Parts: sequence; C-alpha cells; structure tokens
Amino acid sequence: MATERIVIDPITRIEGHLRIELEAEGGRIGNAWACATQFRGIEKILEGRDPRDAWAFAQRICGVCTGVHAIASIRAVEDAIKCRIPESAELIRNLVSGMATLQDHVMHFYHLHALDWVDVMSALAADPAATSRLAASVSPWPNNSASWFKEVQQRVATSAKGGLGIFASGYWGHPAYRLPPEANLMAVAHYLEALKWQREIIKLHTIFAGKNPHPNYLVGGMATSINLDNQLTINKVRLDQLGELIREARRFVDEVYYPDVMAIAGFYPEYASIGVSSPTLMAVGESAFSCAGTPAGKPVAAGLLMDGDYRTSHPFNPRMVAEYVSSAWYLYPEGDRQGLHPWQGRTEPNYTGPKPPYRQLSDQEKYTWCKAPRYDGRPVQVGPNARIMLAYAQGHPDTVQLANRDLGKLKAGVEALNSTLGRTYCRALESVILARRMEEWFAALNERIRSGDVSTFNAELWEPESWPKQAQGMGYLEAARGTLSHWVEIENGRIARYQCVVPSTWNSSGRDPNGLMGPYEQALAGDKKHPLVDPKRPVEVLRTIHSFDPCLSCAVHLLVPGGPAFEVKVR
Ligand code: NFE
Ligand code: MG
Repeated sequence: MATERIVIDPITRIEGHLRIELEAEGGRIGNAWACATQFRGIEKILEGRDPRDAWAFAQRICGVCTGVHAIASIRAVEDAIKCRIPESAELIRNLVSGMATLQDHVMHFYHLHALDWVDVMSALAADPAATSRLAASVSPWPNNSASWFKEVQQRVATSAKGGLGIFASGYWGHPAYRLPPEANLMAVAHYLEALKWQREIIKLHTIFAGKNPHPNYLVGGMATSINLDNQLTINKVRLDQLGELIREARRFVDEVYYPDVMAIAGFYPEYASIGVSSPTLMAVGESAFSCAGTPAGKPVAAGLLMDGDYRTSHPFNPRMVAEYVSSAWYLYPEGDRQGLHPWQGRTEPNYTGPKPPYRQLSDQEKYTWCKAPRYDGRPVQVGPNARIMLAYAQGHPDTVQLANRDLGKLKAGVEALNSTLGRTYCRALESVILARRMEEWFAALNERIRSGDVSTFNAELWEPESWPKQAQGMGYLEAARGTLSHWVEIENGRIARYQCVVPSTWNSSGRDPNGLMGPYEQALAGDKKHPLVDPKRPVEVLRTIHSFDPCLSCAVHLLVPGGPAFEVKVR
C-alpha cells in the first residue's frame, strides 16, 4: 500500500498558525509533525524594561488565554522581589483567571471543537419537537422549546443558502459523523447560545480589572478598589452583579456544556483510546484544584504522573525543566543537543527552513518555531486532563467522585483520560469543579469585605530601590491549556532575561534531540492506530489536534514580513 503525504495548513479554529504534516497508509496515520509557522518575539521585547511593566507586554502574547500571561508575569516579579500580596487581591486574581478559563473552555468546545463531532447540515433533517424532548432528557436548561429549535434550524437553512457563513468549509456529510439529526440541532443551538453567554459572563473582568481582553493587573496586588459606599469602586451593586455573573457561568456549565459533552461522548466511545499522547502529564501552577483554602479538601500538590503510571503522583522539581531547539528555528551557541533551563534560556531566532511557498517542512531536521520543553528528558502533556488525572491520583474529592461516575458511564478506566475524548471530557469536568470553586472564592471575598478588609495592594516593595540589585523569580499558573511559567531575571531594577514556557509549547513541540515526538505528534502517530479515512477531509485529525485546544501564539510567544507564509490547501 502506498504511503500518502498529507499537509494541513493552516489548522483552523485554533489560535495562531499551526501546520500538520502527516504520512498515512490504509486509513491510519503512520507519522506526524507539528510545525508552528509563526515567529513571535515577546521574550526579546521585555529585555531592558521595568519589571513592573512586564505583565502588560507579556499578556499580549495572546488574546485567547486573556490575562494568564499577566498573572504569570507579576508572580515571577513578585517572587523575585519577595512581595506578598493581600488575601483579597489573591481571591480577585483567582476569580478573574477562573472566569477566563470557564469562558475559554466553553468557547473552545462549542466554537472551536464541537463541529468536529457535530454535523451542522444534518441538523436540517431534525424534528424540532423531538429535539426539545431530547434536550429535556439531558438537562433542565430552560431554553429547550421546540419553537427555539425550529428557529435555529431556519437560521441554518438561511445561512446554507448564503454559503453557510460561520459554518462554511466543514466536512459535512463525512461518514465519521455519528450524531442523530436532533443531537446535531441541539448542539448548533447551544453553539449560538454559548456565543451570547461568553459575552455576558466575561463582564466580570471589566468590573474587577477594567476590561477584557487583557484585564489590568498590578505587581503587589490588584488595581481594584473596594469601597461599599463609593459609586466608582467595587460596591454593593457591583458585588450583586458579580455574584449574578458567577451564577450564570455555573448554570451554563452545569446545564448545557457538561451535559452536551457527555451526550456527544456517548456516540464516540472509541475516541477514549484514540489520540493517546505522552504518558507523562504535569500540573504545577495554581488552579481550581490547587488554590489553597477551598472547602473541598486538601489542595492538589504540583506534580507529575510519569511513564503511564496514572496512580502515583511525583513532586515537581523546577530544575528538571529544559527547552530544546533541535527541531526549532533557534540558535543555541551551546549546540542543538543541549537543553537550556529557563534561567539560562535564550530566544535567538534562526530560520533555516525553505523559502515559501514550500511543499514540505518535515524533511528538514528543523521544522517549527516551537521550542521543545522537556521534563527530565520527557515530553509532557499539560492541560485539563493532566490536572484532572493528577487530582484523581491525589484523591481530590470532587474529582474522584465525578470522574468515577462518568468513567463508569463510559465503561472506561482512568487511563482513558489520556485520549482525544479524555482531553475534551476533562475540560468539561474541570469547568464543573471550577464553577463551584468560583462561588467559594466569591463568598470568601465577600466575607473579607464584610469584615472590613478591603486592601488589594501591597505598596511596600513598589519602588525598585527596595529591591535587591540582582534577583530571579518564577511565576506559575495553570492556564486553560496547561502549566504556564514565566521566568525573570532582574538586574539593577531592569529585566535582564525573560523566558516563558507555555502550555502549548509543551504540547505542540516537535522532536527533541533523542527523537522523541511532542504530545500533538504522539497523539497522532504514537501508536499507529489513529484513523484517517479520507485524507482530503481529515476530520479525525482535527478531533485530536483540537482536543488539545492549540494556541500557537502562546506556544511561540510579529509576524515577520516575508517570513514563512502558509498554504491553505489540503493536498
Ligand atoms: Ni494563547 Fe495560553 C493558555 C497560555 S496556551 S492560549 O491557556 O499560557 O498555551
Ligand atoms: Mg519561551
């Protein structure tokens, strides 16, 4: 049988520019390469600047994971100058980044990923009354009337006449789609509802942090003033509004997103063993599982599950992180076999690939702009499934209870969470847990405010004169897509070195000097059983790649005029 070469460039419905090159034979993927085709230089832009300004530049790495780079940045600076922030500021940071994650997960599922499972055109054949009954059987969500589903169906029919609008260029009618027409119609309706929902709930960012995307942060706390009697600050009215937004967020997650994921998962059980990726998974930064002081038991400790043992949690050691450039267009004077710890990290772009337009990148040793982070030499999967699996291994009560219930329904073990379906399911389960946590954090904040503690900023270490001449700091956070770390070196009040090691860098990395594939590559070609029925319509590849929720803007952290262009054809 002949091996076919397949190029998908760009992968759409992601953030940034990702190209996937594949070899396939007999309906299965044999080899895979993930190529980040966009260079970004934010780490370089930060050198020489005031560390107190770094967050505002760093968070422009991305507008999708809005705010997380700002938090990682201020934490790195606060770690370097040994600044502690007031408890209320910590709670506000949790709430702002928690809401970003909820918005991100829901948008990822409906607007970036669902159409890999949901055939929009099939919704035209649905019976709206039967759709209403189906919806009522999976959730108490009130917007379940036959007339609403009929209206959605008419909208799809109208857009189909006009070229399909946002639903154009899907692989509609592909045999890999399994849902009955009514489930497709229900999912399309929720796609539209999720668009409105995300616009509303993210107003929490505006109230606490001035705006979205790119809310405002502050080294030493938050720039949020609280005064119940002042019209211009967080006051009684604002608190009521915030409480309502948090309830609205939780309700959609509990009654729409999570039930939809579970319903759709039931039609694609084989994807619980497709897309199996790196057997080492890591979760390190703060998240719904690890922020201290939550009533749901002991916080989950930073750690890793290693080499396929999903029961044993190993403590995280930041010394074990190194980034390699053997497959990436950067120059390390130390040579390509050498990994650099982020404290010694460098970002020296050195494009050695072919001139665009090119047919192939994977025939070169270097084929991507994404560095390859490794932990003790291992490729590492990060993201919601890493967090859930680590929480599960550590006996986190909410996680164990909910995951056991769902795994029982899917007749799968915990190892199934390392799969295409597992990553998508864990994102929804994490949202359920995070939405509960948001209510607890908000209650705790209200309690502090009632007791008169309204301080949100620690000004003690604001002036650089109060800092050591030389200092190093690291800031961790579990961003929506996984472990995010920023590493700063400060000299005489200025940034001497700045490195970001980002979730999508871990996941979308290419081969390392030992030839080990990065997690996207492993998920596609790791066990040689990933289906690809029709190379011209690679919907199965989209399922697996989208299950990671790629963000290449983050991964590579300025498009270079005349730099690598991208092709828009699947050959
Ligand atoms: Ni641009 Fe990001 C998240 C970060 S991704 S989306 O989540 O950090 O790697
Ligand atoms: Mg970096």
